[in-house]
Amino acid sequence: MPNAAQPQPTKLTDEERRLGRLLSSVKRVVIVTHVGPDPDAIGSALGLATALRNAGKEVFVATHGKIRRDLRDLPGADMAVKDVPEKVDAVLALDCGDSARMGEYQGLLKAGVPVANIDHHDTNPGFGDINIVRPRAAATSVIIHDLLPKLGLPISKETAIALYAGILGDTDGFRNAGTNLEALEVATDLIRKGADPVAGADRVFNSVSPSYLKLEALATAAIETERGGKLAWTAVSQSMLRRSGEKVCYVGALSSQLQRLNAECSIVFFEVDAQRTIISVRTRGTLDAGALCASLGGGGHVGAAGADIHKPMAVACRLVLDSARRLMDAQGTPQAPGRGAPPRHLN
Ligand SMILES: [Mn+2]
Repeated sequence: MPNAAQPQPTKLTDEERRLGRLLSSVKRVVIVTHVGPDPDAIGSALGLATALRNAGKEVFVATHGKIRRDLRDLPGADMAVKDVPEKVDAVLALDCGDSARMGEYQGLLKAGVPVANIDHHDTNPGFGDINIVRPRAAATSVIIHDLLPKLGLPISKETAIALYAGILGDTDGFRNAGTNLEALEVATDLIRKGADPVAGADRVFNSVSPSYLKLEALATAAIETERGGKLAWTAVSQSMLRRSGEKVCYVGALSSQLQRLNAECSIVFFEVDAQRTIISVRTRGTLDAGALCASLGGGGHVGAAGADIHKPMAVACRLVLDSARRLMDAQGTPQAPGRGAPPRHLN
């Protein structure tokens, strides 16, 4: 009788087998990250890129321009390109929830070469010729960690460092709803293979600029709350941006700061110009940030969403806060203590 406790040889899915065949047959591949690449986009791409380079492949990582400062020293970053070469044998889209997220590289879908779509967003429509989409994975970097041994590609120290950054980013340092046992087990394995957890945390969380921190201070000083703290928001003006010295406002990063209030709904408004405001909304429980933003012409997920509103900030604030209040009224009191909605992947 077989012993159930014995480890079983890893079984490959059909898609994994097809990816393995594709990668063994190609010489020159391009890995595409999503627009505005975050640690998981860059980490998963460079993790796979370093492993493929070690296997003798010529690899280009399409990153929509310069990799952001804190991730620029990751192993494999030298493979980053803005323009992809004309002739490649395969396209690997990583962490792109849909083909539009490939941004300027969407044309590659029509280049007549096989496209593999590797991702963890539950809304991914499966736009590739090969689709490896695992919504329960905390990060695309987790999926790459699982795939590499199946493809016969060893996880080197440099690969481990890149993948670790991706997991750290998407789980917000093992704190958000995406965090699960698999993410922690994969992180442990990556540390065993050479990723330094302290250096990783410094890279992903402790490398902001003084001007960013000043902007965050101005934004948090302007926080307003109502309903006993269940609704919280802040509005970041152009004058705050100027005073801080920052050039751009990462509303998502400020939104993560507001989440520390544990509000049911938190909103960051940013005045792009006199006629345009962008918002970043985070919610807890079953309150649907995606629905709120969809009603304002934006979109997103249950727990995190955004919208680009072509109205002055004061008008946008009234409009959005009224919608949020209505949504919270319709929701009533959420059933304590559960969090209702299943974990959704926001990045
Ligand atoms: Mn991701």
